[in-house]
Amino acid sequence: MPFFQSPPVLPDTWVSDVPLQEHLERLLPVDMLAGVRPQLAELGRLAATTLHDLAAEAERDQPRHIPFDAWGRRSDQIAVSPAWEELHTWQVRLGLCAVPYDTEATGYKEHARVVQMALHHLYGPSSATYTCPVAMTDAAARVLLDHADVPLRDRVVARLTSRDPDAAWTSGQWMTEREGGSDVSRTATIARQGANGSWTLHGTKWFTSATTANCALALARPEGAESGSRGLALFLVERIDPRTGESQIGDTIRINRLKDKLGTKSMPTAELTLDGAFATPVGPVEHGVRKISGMLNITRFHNAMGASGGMRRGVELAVAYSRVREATGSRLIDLPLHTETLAAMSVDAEAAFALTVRVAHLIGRAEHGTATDAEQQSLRALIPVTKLLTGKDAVALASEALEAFGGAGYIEDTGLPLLLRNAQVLPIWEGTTNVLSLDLLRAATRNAVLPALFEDLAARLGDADVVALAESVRLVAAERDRLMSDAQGWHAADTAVVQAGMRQFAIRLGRAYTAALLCEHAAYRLAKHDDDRAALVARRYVRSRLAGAAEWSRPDPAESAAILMRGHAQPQGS
Ligand code: MFK
Repeated sequence: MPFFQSPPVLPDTWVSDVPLQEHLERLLPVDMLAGVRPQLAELGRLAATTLHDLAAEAERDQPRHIPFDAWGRRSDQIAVSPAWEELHTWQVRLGLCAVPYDTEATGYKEHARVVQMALHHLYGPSSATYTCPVAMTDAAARVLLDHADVPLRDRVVARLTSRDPDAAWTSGQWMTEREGGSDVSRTATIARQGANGSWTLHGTKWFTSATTANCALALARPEGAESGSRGLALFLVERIDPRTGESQIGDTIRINRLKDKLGTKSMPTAELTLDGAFATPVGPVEHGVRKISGMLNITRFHNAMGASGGMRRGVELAVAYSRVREATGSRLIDLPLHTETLAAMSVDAEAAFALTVRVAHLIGRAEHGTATDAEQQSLRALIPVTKLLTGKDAVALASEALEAFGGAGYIEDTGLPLLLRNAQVLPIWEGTTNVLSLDLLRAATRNAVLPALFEDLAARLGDADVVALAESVRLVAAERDRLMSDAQGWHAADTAVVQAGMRQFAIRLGRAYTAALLCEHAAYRLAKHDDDRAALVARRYVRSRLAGAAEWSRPDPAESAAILMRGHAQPQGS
């Protein structure tokens, strides 16, 4: 009888995800969680079955550019997988872009972003990165609500936030150009105003993701406007010209080619030529970068949700495999060093969730007018920190997840290499680690947001004042003091030295803040449920991830096994 390895069976991702359930129980009112739980339970089951299969199909059946029709006419169609279209239908039905906005109807109000994150966490890893158009659609709705004139806003936002698959639109974001990816000040696309007052765009966009979207927000420089980023304005470009009902694709919007990417291959990303595309200004024709920054802040939050959900999926699969794969006479999960590795991954995944759901909580409050000034300042700093930290950790964890499968993790038809390829976009898309580190510096120096964040961190630790966490709290507080002292030294330091140190500072800040959140959650679980699982996680994170805490680290196989077993529930009957 030949021997065959058993593949991992992805469990019901809601039932298995104990940290998700616990954090929601702390963050959402009891009635609200009771109302949304059936949807999450259904989604957890679907994510391991129907959606999982659709995603695999969409990854196999990749988009194709069809530049000309059979008769030689330019058509610039992009053929996408039917599975990709079904994944769109699912996200619309789930309300991934509606939940943040129809909050009076649902009653979610300031909690809407936490609910959105729970849905995203379950849907995202089984969506073949449909979460990318979701991110831009949500962010476009936010920008139009904040800046567009009423007619444009009313016409388009209702589409972007629709729960009806037949009516819903998606949006792209056309910002990046050849001249400068991160440096948008060099944007060369020109906006020209005709005699009748309407605007057309002329130029080339170098990265346009989800190119089949119904509309996109685009940066362009009105003719005669000053150079640099101050001269840019923001426009909405629609696939179908709203004046004529004719498609602009293949006419005033030409697709030069699809990008051949490392990952996110089921989603079309294209280079475009805009040759007189009709566009509508988003509010007055000025402050384009300031307006699109509002989009970036939402897409960066989505990026972090994608990282967090992807990390959990990587651990889920590695744990599932460790339960069925035997080596040297034991199941992998019973081998101390393997358990240690999986526990570390599980802790990092929960850390990413805790940090990102905190951002979700604060965005929800900011959008509903309940955030204090201090919370808004904290949020301004947390968005770049969260995006950069979770992006980096997601790549590291995906690599570790593949390794947990040995050679199988390196073989395409296991579906595992996708985890790493799709994770690698996270530290790049919507601002690299260095761009975001400098965004934190911008927010710290221009908007003085760090004192509020340090206060916020201290408040999280204040809520964790229990004996079981005393050593962790002391270490986090000491790291906070070091970070504050570093930041206070910036005004006297050479600018180049400050900038060169920003990545390390941002990562340390993110780790310290995350540790404080995990301690806060752990204290809640101890007090409310007499449950120390989260305390094990918080202590492990502090030991493994905080500067100066390394010497405090020693292997503890029993603790690692507990972190793993109690963080990954097995569905009954399995
Ligand atoms: C998922 C699949 C993806 C497939 C593959 C894709 C591969 C990647 C393709 C890409 O290209 S992704 C896009 C990558 N590019 C970026 O993410 C942009 C990075 N650059 C930045 O983030 C810059 O910081 C930014 C363009 C936002 C601003 O830089 P500038 O041009 O130097 O402007 P400036 O003067 O610092 O800021 C202009 C205004 O915006 C200021 O406000 P005021 O007008 O009131 O003074 C800033 O305060 C405001 N601002 C900037 N960043 C902000 C912000 N406001 C709020 N939040 C922010 N983060």
